[in-house]
Amino acid sequence: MSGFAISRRRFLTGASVGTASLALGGCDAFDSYLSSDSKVRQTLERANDLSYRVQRLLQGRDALAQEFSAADIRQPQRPNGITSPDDEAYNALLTNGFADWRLEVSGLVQRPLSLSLTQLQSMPSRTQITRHDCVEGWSAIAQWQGARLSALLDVVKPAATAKYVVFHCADPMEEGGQSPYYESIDMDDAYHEQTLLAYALNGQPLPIANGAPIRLRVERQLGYKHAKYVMRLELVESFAHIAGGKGGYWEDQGYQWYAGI
Ligand SMILES: Nc1nc2c(c(=O)[nH]1)N[C@H]1C(S)=C(S)[C@@H](COP(=O)(O)O)O[C@H]1N2
Ligand SMILES: [Mo]
Repeated sequence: MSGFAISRRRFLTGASVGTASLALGGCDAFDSYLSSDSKVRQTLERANDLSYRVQRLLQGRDALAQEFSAADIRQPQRPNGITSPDDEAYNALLTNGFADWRLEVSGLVQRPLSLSLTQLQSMPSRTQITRHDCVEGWSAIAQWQGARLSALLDVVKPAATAKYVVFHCADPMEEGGQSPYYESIDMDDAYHEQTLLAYALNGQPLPIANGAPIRLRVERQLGYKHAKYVMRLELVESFAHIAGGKGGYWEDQGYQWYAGI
């Protein structure tokens, strides 16, 4: 049994990280070979689809990412990507300690919702010690606490047509407030036990550098899927109409949509 687990893990690593390392030089550097008509990109997209299906098939919908003990936390969670959103509305909310911040939940739901941070913090929560893996080649083990996304979904009641949850963030990735960061996950990951809207890191309120007031934890995927500065959730049937249409800011630059570890 454990022998099978090990070889399965090796196989998964080969299937997913192999294509990932080809596509992903790092969070900052990109080349034009990732334009949508390039052969390389088309090949990567086919590999992406394959690794998603293979992982779902072999790993199962509910499989848990590895969890660690407090003794395994050896360094602070390294802030990466945007660490201080250049956005007026965000900075106004920050000045007020996020007292006026609201998480909007809209799209294909029966009961659209607007939640304060206090309300979110009173929802069913989970605390977990997990490892964050960034494609730039670093990892960090940290304790995350947050509301279970599944509990929130039980309140808003997704329509039968909803296939993805889109996370809209506060931080613009281009000058002049353009291209806010965004991400998306499917309903299997959305209802997964370890998928959290996290508001605490290593027992402290989530620092600004790590995504205050809340950031997504989606533990079976790579770092760029873990959207920080989340302002709005949108349930959709397709993300083709959002930004570049690939389901996330880095996906629009050529990263894989399913970033299984
Ligand atoms: N809104 C937003 N979310 C983001 C990013 C970002 O730049 N903006 N960077 C991503 C990347 S590449 C990584 S590795 C992690 C970094 O999270 P950390 O700063 O807590 O280490 O956040 C992800 N989520
Ligand atoms: Mo990353």
